[in-house]
Amino acid sequence: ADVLADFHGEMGGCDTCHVSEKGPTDDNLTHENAQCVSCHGDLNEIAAGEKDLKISPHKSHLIGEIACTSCHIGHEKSVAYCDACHSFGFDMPFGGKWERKFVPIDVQKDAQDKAIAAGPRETTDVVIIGSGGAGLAAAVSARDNGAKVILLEKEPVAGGNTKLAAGGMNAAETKPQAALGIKDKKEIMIEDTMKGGRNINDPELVKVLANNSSDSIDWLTAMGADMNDVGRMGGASVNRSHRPTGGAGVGAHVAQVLWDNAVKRGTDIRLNSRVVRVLKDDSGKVTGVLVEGKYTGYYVIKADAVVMATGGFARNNDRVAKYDPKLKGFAATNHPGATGDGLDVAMQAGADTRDLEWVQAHPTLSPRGGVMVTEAVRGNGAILVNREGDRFVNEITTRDKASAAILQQKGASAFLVFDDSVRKSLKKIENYVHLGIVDEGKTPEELAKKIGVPGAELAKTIASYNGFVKSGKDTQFERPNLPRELGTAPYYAIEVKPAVHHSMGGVKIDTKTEVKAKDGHLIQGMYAAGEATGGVHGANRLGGNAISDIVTFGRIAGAEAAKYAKEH
Ligand code: FAD
Ligand code: MEZ
Repeated sequence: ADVLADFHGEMGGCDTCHVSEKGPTDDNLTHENAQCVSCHGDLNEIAAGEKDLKISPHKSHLIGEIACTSCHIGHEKSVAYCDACHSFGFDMPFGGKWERKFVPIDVQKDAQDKAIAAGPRETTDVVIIGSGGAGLAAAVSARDNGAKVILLEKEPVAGGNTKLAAGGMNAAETKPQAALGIKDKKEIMIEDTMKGGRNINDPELVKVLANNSSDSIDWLTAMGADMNDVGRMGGASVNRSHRPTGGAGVGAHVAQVLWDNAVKRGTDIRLNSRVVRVLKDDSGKVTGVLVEGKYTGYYVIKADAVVMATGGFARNNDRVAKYDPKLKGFAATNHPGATGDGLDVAMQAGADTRDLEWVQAHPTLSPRGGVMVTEAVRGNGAILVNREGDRFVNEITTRDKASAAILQQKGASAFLVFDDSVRKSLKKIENYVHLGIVDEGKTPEELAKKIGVPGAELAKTIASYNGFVKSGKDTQFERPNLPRELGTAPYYAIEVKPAVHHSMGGVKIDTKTEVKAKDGHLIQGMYAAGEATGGVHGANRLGGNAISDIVTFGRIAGAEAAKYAKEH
C-alpha cells in the first residue's frame, strides 16, 4: 500500500473510514476522524505513550480540536503539519515531504460558475472567513448579537498566525497594568503607534485600537483568558504588552479562549473550506460566498453579511517580493495559510486596498529552528551582539530599524544573548530550549566559544551593559528599558536573523470595519478585520499591536455584521 487509504481499504473496505463509498460527508471529516480515534485513541492518549520522545508529534501548540486527518491523509501521502514551520522530519506511516503550492482563487472557473448557477446549498446570517483571532472574535461577538454564524477556514487546523503569537497584546490603562503599578495612557499608545507607523496610519483606526484596548483585555478575561503578565515591546514608551502569567505565548492562549467561546456559542466552524468568491447582487450588496470544500467541492452559502478575517500574506514570498523586492527569498515567520488569497477574494469583490508595499521583517527568526524568537526576550533583558561580540543597536527599537541593523552585521545575522534570570522571567523561552535552538555556557567566555565570537569581547560587552542597567542609562544606544543585569549563570545565546513577518497593508475599512470600494463607497454587507486590513499600523507595526487589532476590530466586525444582517 502506498497511502493510508489503500492500507485501510485492504483491511476492511471504504467503510473502515467513510460512512459510504461516496466518501466524506463534510469537510471537517467528522466521521473519518471519529473512526481514527475509535481505533487508535485520541491525541492525548497517543501523546501519553510518547513521553520518552524529545518532541512528541501528537502534542502541540495548535488550538481547537486537532483532527487526525490534519497530518494522516487518506488518499495522498501523509505529511506532518508541524513541518510547515519546523523541520522535525517525523517518520510517519505512508509519509511524504511537506510541500505547498499557492493555488490562485480563480482556477477551475467552470466548476465555480456551475456551483454558483446551482444556487445556495444553505443560508445563514453572517459568514466569517478565517479562524484566526479576528475571525474567532468576530464569531463570538456576532453570536452574542444574535446572528447565525458559519465560520470557514481553508487550513486543516484553526488559529492562523494568531496561534503563533508570542510576545503579547498591547493595551493601555488596563487592570493588569494597574496591579503592577504601570502608569499608561491611551493617548501615549496612540502616539507610539502613529510614530512607529511613520505617521501614515489612519488616525481614526488608531484611536479605535487604543481606546478599546483595555475593554478588549476585560472582554478576553471575562471569557477565561489570563492576561496578567505585562512586558515591553519595541517602540512602546511603557510596558503594555499583556500575556499569560509567567510569560507564556499569548497567541495560542487567546486563540484557544476565543475558539472555546465560539464553539460554546454554537458557531458552525468548517475547516478545509476555502472561500474563493464573495458574491454580490446587481446593486452591489453582498449575498453570500462561494466555498471550495476540500472534500465536498464547490458550494454557495447565502448570507446577509460577510466578514473577511483572512489574515496577511507574509508566507507568500512571490507576493511579498512584488510589493517589496528587498524581501525576495527571505524566510517567513508565518503559518502556511498566510498567502493572501483572502485579499484576492476581497479585491475581486471590489474592495479597495492600502499600504500593500509595507511588509515587515521580524528581526529575530532562528535559522536553526525556523521559528521566530519573541521580542519579549529582548523586552525582558536580552541584548543583541554581532560576530565581534559587540552590541550594535538599541535592542527594543522598532522592528524596521532592528532588522536593518542585523542585516548590516557580518553574516547578516546576530546573537540574542541573555542569562538565567531572563530565562526564568519568560516561560516562552523554555520552548526554544526544548526545540534545541539555544546555546549555553557557564560563563560569557564559555558561551562565546560555543557561538564562535571572541570571549573577552563578549564578557566586556555584558559588563558594560550591566553598568548601563546599574546607572539606569544606556549611553551607547539609548535603550529605554533596562529591566535587569545579565549576571546569573548560565548564559544563553540564540542565533537570529530577520524574516518576513507582517503585512501592514490590506483592505480599506472604516471605524465600523465596513469595507470601502475603490470609488470610496461602502460595500453593503462586507466587513473586514485583522491582518487582512490596512491602515491600523501604517508603515511599520509595533510588536503587540496585532493581537490588540484583531481582538478589538474582530469584536466590532462581528457586532456590526450581526446588526446589518438583522436589518436586511
Ligand atoms: P490569522 O490569525 O492569520 O488568521 C487568518 C485565517 O484565515 C488563517 O487561518 C487562514 O488560513 C484563513 N484564510 C485565509 N484565506 C482564506 C480563505 N480564502 N478562505 C478561508 N480561510 C482563509 N502580534 C502581536 O500583537 N503580538 C505577538 O506576540 C505576535 N507574535 C507573533 C508571532 C508569530 C510567529 C507571528 C507569525 C505573528 C505574530 N504576531 C503577533 C502577529 C499576529 O499574530 C497576527 O498579525 C494576527 O494574529 C493576525 O490575526 P488574523 O486573525 O488577522 O489572521
Ligand atoms: O507583535 C508581534 O509580532 C510580536 C510581539 C512578536 C514577538 O516578537 O513576540
